[in-house]
Amino acid sequence: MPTLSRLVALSTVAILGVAGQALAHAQLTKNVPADKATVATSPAELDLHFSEELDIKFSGVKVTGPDKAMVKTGDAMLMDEGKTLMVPLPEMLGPGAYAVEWHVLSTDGHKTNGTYGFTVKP
Ligand SMILES: [Cu+2]
Repeated sequence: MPTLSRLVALSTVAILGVAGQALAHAQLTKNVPADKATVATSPAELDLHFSEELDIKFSGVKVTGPDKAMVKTGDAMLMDEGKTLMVPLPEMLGPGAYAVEWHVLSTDGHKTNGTYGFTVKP
C-alpha cells in the first residue's frame, strides 16, 4: 500500500520526466549567420545546428528580406549526423534585414519552431 508521500514522490518523478522530454526536443543551439549578426557579404547558405537529429521531410526555413520579400532558398540538406540543417541561398542577398523562420521535426516526433534575424551590411 503506497503512502501519500510515496505517491507525491512518484508523481514528481513523472512530472520531471515529462519536462526532461520537453528539453530533449530539437532546440536551435547555433546558427550561421547568428541571430542579430551583421554580415559584410551575402551568405551562400544558412546553417542551423540543433540539439537533436531532424527529419528533413518536415524541416525547413522561410526567409524573408527587406520589405518582407520572400528569399529564394535551395533544397535543404542535413549534415552533422542529421543535426544540422543547411539551406543554400542561390541568390545574392542585397543589403538589409533578413528574417529566418524555421520549423523542424526531430526524430523523436516532436515539432519545434522559431525565428531569428540577421542583417547584410550596406
Ligand atoms: Cu521531443
